[in-house]
Amino acid sequence: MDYGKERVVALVDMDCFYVQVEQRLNPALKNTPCVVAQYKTWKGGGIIAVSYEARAYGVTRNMWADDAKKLCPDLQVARVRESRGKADLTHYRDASVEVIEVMSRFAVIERASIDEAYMDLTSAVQQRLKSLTDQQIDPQLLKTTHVQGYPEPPPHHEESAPDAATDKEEQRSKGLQQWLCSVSGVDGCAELQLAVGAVIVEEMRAAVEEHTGFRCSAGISHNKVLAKLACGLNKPNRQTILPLDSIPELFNSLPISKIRNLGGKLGASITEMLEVENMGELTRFSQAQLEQHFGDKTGQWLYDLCRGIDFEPVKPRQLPKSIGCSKNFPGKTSLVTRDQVQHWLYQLALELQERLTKDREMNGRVAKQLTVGIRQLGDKKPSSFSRCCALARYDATKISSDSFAIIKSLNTAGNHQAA
Ligand code: TTP
Ligand code: CA
Ligand code: CA
Repeated sequence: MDYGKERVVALVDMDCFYVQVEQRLNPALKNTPCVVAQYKTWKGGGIIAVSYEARAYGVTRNMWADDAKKLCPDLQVARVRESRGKADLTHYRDASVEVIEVMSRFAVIERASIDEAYMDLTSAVQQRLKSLTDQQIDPQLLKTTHVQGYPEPPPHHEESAPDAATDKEEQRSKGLQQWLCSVSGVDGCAELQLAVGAVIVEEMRAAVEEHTGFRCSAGISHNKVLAKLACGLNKPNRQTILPLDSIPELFNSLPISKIRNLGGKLGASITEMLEVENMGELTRFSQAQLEQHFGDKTGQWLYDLCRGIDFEPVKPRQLPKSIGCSKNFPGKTSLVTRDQVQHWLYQLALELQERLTKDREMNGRVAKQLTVGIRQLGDKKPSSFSRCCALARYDATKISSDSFAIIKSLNTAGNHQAA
C-alpha cells in the first residue's frame, strides 16, 4: 500500500456546539444570530460560542455580549447556567455524551474534546470495498462532501471566467465528480478508500442529526492531523476529503499555527528559528536540519508532517481522562483572604464530588489522584502552579482541605494571618 496512505481517519466536530445545545432547548433561537455568553456582570457577559448567522455580522468568541450587539442589534444571547456561583456546563456535557453514543455505533472513536472525536475507519472501509465490485462510488452518496483541491484550477493560459461565476454547490459537485473519476476503477487505489470513508461519515453525520438534532462537520483523510485540518475547510454542516495529492498546494499558503499541535509554543519557535510562515516551506529543510533544531523525535515528526504524513494512532477512548473544574477571578475580583480561598475551594470541591460520583455510577471507575492548580495576579498562563496528591474519598470537605494544604505554601503573607 502507498506510503502515508495506509489508513482512513476522520474527525467529526460539532458546529457552534453550545449554541446548538441552547437552540434545541429553546427553538426560538434556531436559525437566528445567536451567541452563548458566560456571566452577566461585566459588559453583558463573555461570548463563548457563536451561531453562523451571527458570525456573518462579525461577532466572534471572546467578545463581550454588549459589544457584539453593537455589530448585530438583533443578536440573541443564551446564558450558561450557573450553580454554586460558577458556570455549570452539565447541559453541554450531557449533549456531548448523546453525540458520542451515536458516533460509536459506526466506529471505534477517540473523544478529543467536548464536541469532537477521531475515528479510524480503515477496517470498516475495507469491509465495504469487498462488496464494491466495480470500485465505483455514486456521488449521490456524498451529498455534503467537498474534495480539497478539486475541481483542479484550469492552466493559467486558459480562460477561467465561466468557472469563476459558478456557485459553491456547483463547484463542490464538479470537484467531487472530477476526483471520483480519478480514483475509481483503479484497483487498489488508496485514495478510493477515502471516498468510501466519506460515505460512512455521511451516514454517521445523518444519524447524529436524526438522533440528537445536532449538525456537525467532518474531515476525512489518512491521519489525525489532516482529518482535523480538513474538517475546518468547509464548515458548517459539510465534510471535506483531503487527498494527499492536494497537500502541496494547500500547505503552500497554510500558516504553521493552523496545524494541530503547532498552534502554541512549538509553532512559534519554528517560525522564529527557521524564519518560515507556511507549512509548505518546511519541506525545504532536511531531516537532519529539523532534528538538529528540534530534537530527533520532533524533527522527524515535522519532516513527515510538512509532507502530510503523521503516524499517531487513533486511541479507542470515549471517556474524558480527567474530571476538573475551575474558576477565574480576574483583576479586582482576585481572592485576597484565606476565607475567600477556602470558600471557593469548597464550591469547586462540591462540583467535583457531584461529577465524580456520577462518573463512578455511569462508568464504573474511580479517580485516584487530585491535581490542584492556581493562577496568581499577573500570571500569563492559566495555571502557573500545580501539584497533586492522592484522592482517597469523593468528599468535598476532604478535597477542599487537601487542596488548601497544597497551595498554602505559596502564601507570602504567612499562614497565621487572614491575608
Ligand atoms: P469549538 O469546536 O472550538 O467551537 P464551536 O463548536 O463553538 O464552533 P465551530 O462550528 O467553529 O466548531 O468549541 C466547542 C465548544 O466548546 C463551543 O461551542 C464552546 C466551548 N468553548 C469554550 O467554552 N471556550 C473556548 O475557548 C472554546 C474554544 C470552546
Ligand atoms: Ca465545534
Ligand atoms: Ca471542537
